[in-house]
Amino acid sequence: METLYNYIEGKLLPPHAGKYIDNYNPAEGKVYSLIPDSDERDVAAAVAAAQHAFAEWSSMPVDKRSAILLRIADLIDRDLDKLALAESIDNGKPVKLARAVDIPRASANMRFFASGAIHFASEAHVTGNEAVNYTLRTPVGVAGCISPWNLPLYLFTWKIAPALAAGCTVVAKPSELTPMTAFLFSQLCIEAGLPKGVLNIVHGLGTKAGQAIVEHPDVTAISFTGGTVTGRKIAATAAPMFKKLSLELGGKNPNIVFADCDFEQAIQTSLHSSFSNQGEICLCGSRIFVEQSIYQKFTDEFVKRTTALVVGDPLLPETTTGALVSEVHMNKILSYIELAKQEGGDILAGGNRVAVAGKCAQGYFIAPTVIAGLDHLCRTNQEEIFGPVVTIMPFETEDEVIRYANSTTYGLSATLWTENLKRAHRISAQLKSGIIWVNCWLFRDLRSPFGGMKQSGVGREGGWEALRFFTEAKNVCIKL
Ligand code: TXE
Repeated sequence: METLYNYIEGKLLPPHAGKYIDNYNPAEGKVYSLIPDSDERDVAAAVAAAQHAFAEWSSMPVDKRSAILLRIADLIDRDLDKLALAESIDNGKPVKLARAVDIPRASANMRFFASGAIHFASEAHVTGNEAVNYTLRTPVGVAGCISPWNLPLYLFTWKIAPALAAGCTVVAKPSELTPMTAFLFSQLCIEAGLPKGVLNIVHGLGTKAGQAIVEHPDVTAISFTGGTVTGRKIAATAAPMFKKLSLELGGKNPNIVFADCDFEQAIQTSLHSSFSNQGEICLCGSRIFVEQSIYQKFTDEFVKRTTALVVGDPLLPETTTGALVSEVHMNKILSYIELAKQEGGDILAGGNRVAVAGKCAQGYFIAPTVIAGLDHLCRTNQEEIFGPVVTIMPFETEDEVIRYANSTTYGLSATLWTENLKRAHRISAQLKSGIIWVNCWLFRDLRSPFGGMKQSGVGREGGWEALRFFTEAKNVCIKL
């Protein structure tokens, strides 16, 4: 049984309380490692280490900081197979997905912000011939980065990379459900020669270690990705302390298909946007709206291909759908499928737990599920399920589908399928979503701002937005 350790002041350390939490392999339904059950003492030690390291790290020439972060990216690339296997075992996702997406994106995050910081500019304004106003941007100090379990190393690095590149020092807490790759990452930081205290990783429960990070008076900014309920709790703690706050929360994203779409592209990509990573991506298109004239044709083909997806051992190459991240999460999703039936839904595909033969017999698997016949305002169509479950329904007009799409409290992303350019611009302008993909999904340019509207989040990550978030600006006005 492997035991993980906190990474504090450059050392791998046990938790002060000497207590550990079981870490499950969700595909086998078994405990396979132990993680520190850290408390406020571990967080206090991590914050002290980060404060101690801040002066040197924040004043280090940016190209030197960048070189160290790029060395970590190189080590991620070197250990691609090892990290992908660890991610798959910890999260339940197919190992081929971790190899193709999660780990390469983690490396890309480190590279993007390490190089972006070198080119990060500020601004100045010459006011007539009377004064020069220039903006000084300095790192905010010790940043708290709290990341979720769905894309563990991908979203962990999405937060810590801009913070470190901007010159902040960091106290980070990965999800207690998927801590393994963050632990392996801490070993890579030691190997890369990251100065001690620059990054500190505290493992443990959100309500204990996570809350302690948010509450600590010397943590000046919080970057969080997770559920809206938790985001609300974090905001309630951080706001009265005037901390900078970036919240990437849940989504209930519309996938709108017009009759003039590229049908094959729309079908194939909709399969990915519905069920990739077992539907455990905040950007998944969980509500499919299809123009009436092609609704039956689209639905029949979509159900046929959904039924052909392979649910099974995430380590096998043929598997397309792995295990849900935990038994609690699997039961939450099964309860939503029952709710959909009570609300009058027709299960067109899936709708059940899957028993996988062999070593995964105790694993947490659900068949990719398609549900029709629901009203757009029912709970199934309003609440984030965060699993391999999508609803599908027809629409007649643009106004109708825009009303459906915008009808939830979320506003993270939307996908739109049409070959009509004017319609693409017209509808995109009316959708209340922070990210809109037209004839594609999850196509990312890291320079573009990323974030949601309404209860999908506060602030924007990605690109200069992320580097700005981790710096504070002061304006200096010099009278000429
Ligand atoms: O994540 P939580 P959960 C959605 C999805 C999911 C729901 C809840 O619908 O079902 O959120 O998921 C830490 N102070 N998303 O409960 O609780 C926690 O330890 C500080 C969407 O598994 O949001 C973990 O590290 N930290 C999301 C992180 O917060 C706290 C991805 C996320 O945990 C804390 C994940 C507290 N009080 C879930 N409580 C997305 N947008 O991608 C928990 N944490």
